[in-house]
Amino acid sequence: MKKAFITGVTGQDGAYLAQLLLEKGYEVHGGVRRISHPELPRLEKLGVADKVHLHEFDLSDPYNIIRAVNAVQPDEFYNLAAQSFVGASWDLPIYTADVDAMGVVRILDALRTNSPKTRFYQASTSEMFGLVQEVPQLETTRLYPRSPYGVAKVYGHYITMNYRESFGMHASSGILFNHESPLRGKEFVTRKITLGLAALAHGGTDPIELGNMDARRDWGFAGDYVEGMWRMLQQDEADDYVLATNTTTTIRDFFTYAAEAMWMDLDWRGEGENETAIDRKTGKLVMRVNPKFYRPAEVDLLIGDPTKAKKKLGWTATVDIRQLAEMMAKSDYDALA
Ligand code: NDP
Ligand code: GDR
Repeated sequence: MKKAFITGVTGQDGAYLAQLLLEKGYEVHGGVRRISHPELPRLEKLGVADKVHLHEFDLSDPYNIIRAVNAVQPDEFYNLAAQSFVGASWDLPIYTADVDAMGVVRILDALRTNSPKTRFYQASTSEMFGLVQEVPQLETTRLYPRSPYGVAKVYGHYITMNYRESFGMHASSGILFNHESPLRGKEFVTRKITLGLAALAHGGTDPIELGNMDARRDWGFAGDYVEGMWRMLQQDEADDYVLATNTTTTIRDFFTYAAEAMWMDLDWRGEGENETAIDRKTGKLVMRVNPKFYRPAEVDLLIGDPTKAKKKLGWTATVDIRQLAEMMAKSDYDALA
């Protein structure tokens, strides 16, 4: 039986990956940081909470990483843990760098000295592309991160490549474009929208306040993307791969698709800071822009080219943006019914 260790197992991707690896017959270990109210809502929702072996684990502490590596000696190690909210990274730049950049080399070095045959996956991100240099973006696109989060992830990306080249480790990075699901964190824009719309559809009156409505993202379904992570570690050679859908959508269009899934008919008015959306059926104000959600620097356009992953891993995204918006809207609507 193969053993896998997943950091960030309590997060969105960690939960889907744990479920996938358990289905494939792995013994699954997960790193959990100490919190005052230990709860595992995502793992519980997928019905796998009692099947994952949990280990105390914090990316900021090298010694607990070494202990976890020594205790498990995993065949595969997936580093999904991170301070993953781009918006918060301007408020927590040092912490974000410590966890998202230094945390990666802490793991790589613990593996190199204690379990060198372990295959390693690093959660790299389309945020590394940042300012648009090339459309669509692929593995060779120049990196130009636009947030402390993006900058920290660039370090994680290159140190993974460096340990592969320096020590011959089987270390791969998945450059994943945005991927969402009903388990998405509530502060990310897609989930903020579907949660807010669900409350409005059930009689609520609070409009959803958002920032930049013109940003474009390449959004896929998280369940597809964890399959891609696993496929990367099954290759004979470690490498880096973009996972994306190759379509891009504005925040406004995602909002419209999710609203339509809740039987709303939107009337968009104004622009910039004055933009609003009203549901023609009820006359309710459902969205207004609040500049407090603008970011100090924005990533305007992300669209990924997953040709390499398709060719080498046989991987493609299976859920399109309308299906994704509908899936998330339905889940949040039903949860309030
Ligand atoms: P989540 O925010 O849902 O999960 C993050 C996980 O990291 C949680 O389990 C969290 O634990 C854990 N964590 C945070 N800080 C620490 C720390 N100091 N030590 C140990 N664990 C910590 O993220 P996602 O599942 O969405 O993303 C997974 C990874 O993929 C992240 O690295 C993210 O940056 C990256 N990524 C995500 C994309 C996406 O669209 N979802 C796209 C590209 C990359 P806790 O539950 O205690 O908070
Ligand atoms: P992102 O996701 O920054 O792409 O990072 P997020 O959903 O936070 O933002 C997407 C875009 O929406 C705009 N936006 C808002 N965002 C939030 N969160 N809240 C708002 O009110 C709002 N209004 C507009 C943002 O400005 C942005 O342009 C996600 C994370 O999962 C990262 O960890 C991961 O690396 C990248 O995706 C790929």
